[in-house]
Amino acid sequence: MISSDELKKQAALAALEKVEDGMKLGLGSGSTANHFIRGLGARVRDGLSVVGVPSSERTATLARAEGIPLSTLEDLPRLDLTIDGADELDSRLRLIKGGGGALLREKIVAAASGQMIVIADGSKLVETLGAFPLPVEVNHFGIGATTAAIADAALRLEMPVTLTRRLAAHGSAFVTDGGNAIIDASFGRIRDPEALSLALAAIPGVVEHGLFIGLASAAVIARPEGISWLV
Ligand code: ABF
Repeated sequence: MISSDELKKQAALAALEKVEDGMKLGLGSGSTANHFIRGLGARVRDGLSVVGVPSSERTATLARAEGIPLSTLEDLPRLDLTIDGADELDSRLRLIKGGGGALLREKIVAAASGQMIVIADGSKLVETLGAFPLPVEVNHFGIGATTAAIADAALRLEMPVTLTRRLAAHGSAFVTDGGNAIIDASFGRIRDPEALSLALAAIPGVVEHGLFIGLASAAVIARPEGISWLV
């Protein structure tokens, strides 16, 4: 039986075929993106010339170890292609991301890219987003008020929600690369991701949320039966 990690690797390597010499790449975060970065590193060592902008400190560390030349969005404000994983995606290429806590930088990098390819094993493709709790990155200041405002927004949209402040593995509050906190918002089903996205983005203490809408141009999905592309 093929493991989900092997499927993630297959998706990553399929997306790697879309990388061309000279490209400026956004490098995603997470275990699927890590497979892509390792594959990219091998191609760089074979002579491929690319430059990557990492979406997290962890990705930067791995990419450096792989010998991939890195830059920043200060020096390269426009990228050709971002390759990144997702926690969930639907058939319209709407995504939930941020389970790893890197959603803010991931979204900035994806938005700076002409194209974004999502890489995922088949379990990530869902009919309706929302079984995976939506990560909402919030400023520490006024976090109680921001949490209450998220609950109010859900109420207005007639969505039941459970809000949980994310903890790190050792039990203290999780802190993002940007120094913020994460509130995981469990909706169960998100029937109108666009409306929820707008409502969350309008809350002052919300730095970013994990709904990625209109950013992905394609997704490569790996299942035991084979690879398929969603465009
Ligand atoms: C990143 O990694 C995140 O946006 C998402 O939360 C996660 C996906 O995890 P994995 O690739 O490890 O399954 O893409």
